[in-house]
Amino acid sequence: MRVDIITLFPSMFQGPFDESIIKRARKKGILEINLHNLREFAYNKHRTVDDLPFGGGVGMVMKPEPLFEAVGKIKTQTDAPSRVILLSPQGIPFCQEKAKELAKKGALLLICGHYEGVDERVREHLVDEEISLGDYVLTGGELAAMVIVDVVARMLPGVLGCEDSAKEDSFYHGLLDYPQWTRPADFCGWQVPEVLLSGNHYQIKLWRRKKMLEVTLRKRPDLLKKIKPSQADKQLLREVKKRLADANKVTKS
Ligand code: 9D3
Repeated sequence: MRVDIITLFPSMFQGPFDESIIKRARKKGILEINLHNLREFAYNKHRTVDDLPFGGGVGMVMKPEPLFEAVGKIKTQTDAPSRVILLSPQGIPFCQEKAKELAKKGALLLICGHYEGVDERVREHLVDEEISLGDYVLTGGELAAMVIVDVVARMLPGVLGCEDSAKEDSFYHGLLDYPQWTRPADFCGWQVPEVLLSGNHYQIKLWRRKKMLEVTLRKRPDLLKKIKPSQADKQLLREVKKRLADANKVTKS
């Protein structure tokens, strides 16, 4: 996959894209990231990329010309038509499902906004879709772009060590992960659950599934409402709910 990123601050990306899994994906040639400094596409004397908003008001607005120039230039560099994405607070909130959709594209072109916003004509005539990270205010779209590249990259075939690791993710099941332990089995007197040391793989699988349901029920009941539990899951959920209700009775009395 080819990812082009238009930003006023290309050096912000150096850390996250030069470590760990993303670094390896780039080395393997599975992921190609090209950073473009928006200022290089501002052809006026002072290389201005922003200006005052028409109608007045606080803050600056990103000018359209440098953005159209940058996207135009990048589109000539690649045969694969890039999906042009604007990162902005007005976008659709990013999620695993959206990442899955983006991971199927050959090329992405991410535009990082900065200042108070971008000229509306960019949205209307240059951008295919607008994505937000969530309902909080960032200083710009750069961190959002990094998050999107990170999430999408680990879905690309060959990026994770084991092909299936991405499919095993909690959000693929729609449930949160089960708790995990490693050695030592006894740490400061705190014991690892007996079943995990038993070697009984059927019991371990069942226990983990039950824990996933329990953790999700306790911490993110909204996620449980979205999944379609199997008959086995329904039985496990009944057990979990009964135990939680019983525990509640004990604390109350
Ligand atoms: C919502 C705040 N706006 C009120 C006038 C001004 C504003 C502040 C900061 C507009 C844009 C920004 C910069 N943020 C992004 O570019 C951004 C973002 C975000 O702030 N939250 C969640 N996702 C994203 S993606 C890009």
